[in-house]
Amino acid sequence: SNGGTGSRTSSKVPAAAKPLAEEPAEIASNISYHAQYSPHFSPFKFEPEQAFYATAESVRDRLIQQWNETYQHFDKVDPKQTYYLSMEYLQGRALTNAIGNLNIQNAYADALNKLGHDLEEIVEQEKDAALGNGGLGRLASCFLDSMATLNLPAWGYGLRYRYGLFKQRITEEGQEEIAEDWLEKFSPWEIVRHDVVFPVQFFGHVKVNPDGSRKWVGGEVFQALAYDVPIPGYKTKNTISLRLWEAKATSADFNLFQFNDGQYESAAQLHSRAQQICAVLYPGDATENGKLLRLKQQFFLCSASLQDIIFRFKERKPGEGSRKWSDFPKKVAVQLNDTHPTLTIPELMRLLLDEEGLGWDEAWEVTTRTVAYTNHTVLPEALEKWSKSVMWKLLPRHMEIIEEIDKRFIAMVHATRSDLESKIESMRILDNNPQKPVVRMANLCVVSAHTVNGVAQLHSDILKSELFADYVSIWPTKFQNKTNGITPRRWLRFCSPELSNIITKWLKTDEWVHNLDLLGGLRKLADNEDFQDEWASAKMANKLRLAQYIERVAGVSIDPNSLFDIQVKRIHEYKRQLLNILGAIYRYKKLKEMSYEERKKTTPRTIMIGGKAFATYTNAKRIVKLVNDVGVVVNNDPEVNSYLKVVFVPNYNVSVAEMLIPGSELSQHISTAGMEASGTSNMKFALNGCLIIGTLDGANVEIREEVGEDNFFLFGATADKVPTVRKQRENGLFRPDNRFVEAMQFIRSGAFGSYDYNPLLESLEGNSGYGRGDYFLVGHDFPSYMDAQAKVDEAYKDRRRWLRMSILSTAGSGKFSSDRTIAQYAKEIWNIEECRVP
Ligand code: HBZ
Repeated sequence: SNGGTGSRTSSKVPAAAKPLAEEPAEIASNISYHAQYSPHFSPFKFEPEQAFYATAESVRDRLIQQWNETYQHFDKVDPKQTYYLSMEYLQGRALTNAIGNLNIQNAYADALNKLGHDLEEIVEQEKDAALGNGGLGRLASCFLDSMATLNLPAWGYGLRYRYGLFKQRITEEGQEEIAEDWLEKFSPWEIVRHDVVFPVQFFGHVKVNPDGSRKWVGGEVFQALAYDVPIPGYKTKNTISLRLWEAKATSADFNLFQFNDGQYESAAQLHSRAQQICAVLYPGDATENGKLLRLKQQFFLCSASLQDIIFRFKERKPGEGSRKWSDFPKKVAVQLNDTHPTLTIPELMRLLLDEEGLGWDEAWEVTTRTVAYTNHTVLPEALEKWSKSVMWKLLPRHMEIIEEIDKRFIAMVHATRSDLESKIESMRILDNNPQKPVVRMANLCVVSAHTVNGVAQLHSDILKSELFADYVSIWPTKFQNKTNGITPRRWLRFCSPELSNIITKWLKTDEWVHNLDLLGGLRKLADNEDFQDEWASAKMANKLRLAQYIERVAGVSIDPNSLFDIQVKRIHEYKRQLLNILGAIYRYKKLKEMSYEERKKTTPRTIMIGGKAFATYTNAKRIVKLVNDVGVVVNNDPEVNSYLKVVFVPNYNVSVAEMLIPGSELSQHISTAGMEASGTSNMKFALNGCLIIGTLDGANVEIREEVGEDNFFLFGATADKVPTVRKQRENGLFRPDNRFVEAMQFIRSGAFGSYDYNPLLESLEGNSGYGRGDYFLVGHDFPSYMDAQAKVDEAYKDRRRWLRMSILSTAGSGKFSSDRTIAQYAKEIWNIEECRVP
């Protein structure tokens, strides 16, 4: 077995260990054992940090045991398995989730008490594993939780980045990025697998053999070493693996002669080149070097994972004949998380053609029946295109294969679809534009995958009617929708125990954690005043905890009785944090103009905005700076600061989200319609009884349907109107609302300091042009946004009404469990079934 911790080649599987302790006293002694014998710390110290590592190692023992049983069981049953390939996983912390899913949180809390520690304090010691950027990476992590919980035979594959997503520090200048060293000490959750190693090749050339077969030779070879992170399901033994690859050079790559000659750097050159591969998540790709490194990372993931998958496929029990390649798609489903792992396609073709000796048609059949692709964006600038020259240099054999796929695709369209003749240039995989010849990764995926899906209904419709419209007539059944979801364990059960307990008490079952549709049972309680009061006190407890946090990290004291209004997500112009802050600026200006009596009648608000800007995204960084500058002025203005606070929440990450979301009352999901593929934080907020102000974009559309339109503050142009609105503006037909003009002028007046905000403000002005012309329609949507905000203020004044709306939000969130999403992938794309460990 190469699944569990046992040796890949062992002939004898050791008997299963005895079940681990359930009693707090035994657990405490197990934790002490780890504290004493851990080689990492002095045995005489047992401060919170050591206590965390010892606790995590004690939990890991259980995970390893379950994980071995899981993969032994999979080996025995030999079901079809899913392999989820993703360049990103935003796992966050693991301790609370692990003991929660194992259902041993009380025993561990008691055990730590016996040892003089407090579980709540101990979990805070853990660093977030932030091997992802945002929604796409967090989705992958929610999916792993659901795959384990649904007992699906599945694996996650990714890269073990040395430095994950940068840490954000806010200074006078705005955002500063600092390397986030999640492995500084070590991660207690990963298990290095010295028995799972594959070679991965780069560069070199193609050798043609006398028989015409081709082989990729030469170049540079590194080793991919596996690290396994166990992923426990909720209340099941099934524990699956997130397998992360690290790049290594071997001792043969170390030039002892040079080293002894004093040439230390060149002696270890290959080792340092190997280290570069997994050094950082998303290396900046503005330079040619950066592009090459990112492509290397992608290929490294694809090649190592495929070799591992094929190894497992070929492994046979004694007496069994060899596997037929035509059976591969009956045993293996590969899901590509966006186009980042697209090289899976030519790499699988290469392995089948050149290493396994299959013919083209047979190899193509196997590949296309195995691979499926999920699209997460329609933004043209985010659709990956790789320069052909870089590809030829790094992956010469893969380029040959891609050219052949392209050629055959064109021939097929020629032969069968004369009506699409004029579309071939835009549909084909290669763009041979002499200025900049590229490979279009999304086109390669659409042509090769058996299924292509979007991540919310509106997004999937847009894929079919716009981005991939021409392909739909060739393959009408290839395109599906799989509306995203979130794991209800992390995003309600564990991050808000207060609200969870009330839900369980009133529904008289905690089955909702497994079957989130049961939350619908809260609808009939929405007007029950006793229930409402308990709901309100749980929300208040979460708000108080959040207020303390804000005081600590931002130095701002906020009023727990004010409306907590939150927008947290990556900073991007299409997500329109600018719309939010312009609204806040207008609110501030009006408050200043009011009399004391008038002011007293307003609804006090605390506006919190958080998120990271990509290091080279200048306008996004300006937005961060503006929010901070507005905060300084507003929060220190004694005249109004009991009615309005504006806080920039620094270093937004998974753990911060677990603090913010339970304490939220209103959250903003205000992207320009048609641009946010789905959004997933909108689901987390709604699940936590937070009302949404939002546009009809991404999954907002479905959330509004589920929670009811009365419980959603809607505004803005709809996706179908956006092109017309842009056209009108280009034709000079746009007249901005006075409120918008006033807010813009207020910034220009210097009210928030002397920083030059003109470039940012100019992006919202003019009728067209690069970085001008308000492409994201902030000005157009501003008046309807402000009107929706006025409705929010009104609704909040009626406490019972607001509580009812809040309850109905949670009640309507059942659909957005990632269990539902994953069950649909399993049935409608992967064709796999549950394989539960007895
Ligand atoms: O994927 C997000 C979408 O913006 C969001 O709407 C959706 O809910 C979520 C999950 O489906 N996309 C991303 O997070 N994308 C990236 O992080 C990304 C990373 C590397 C890239 C491009 C995009 O090269």
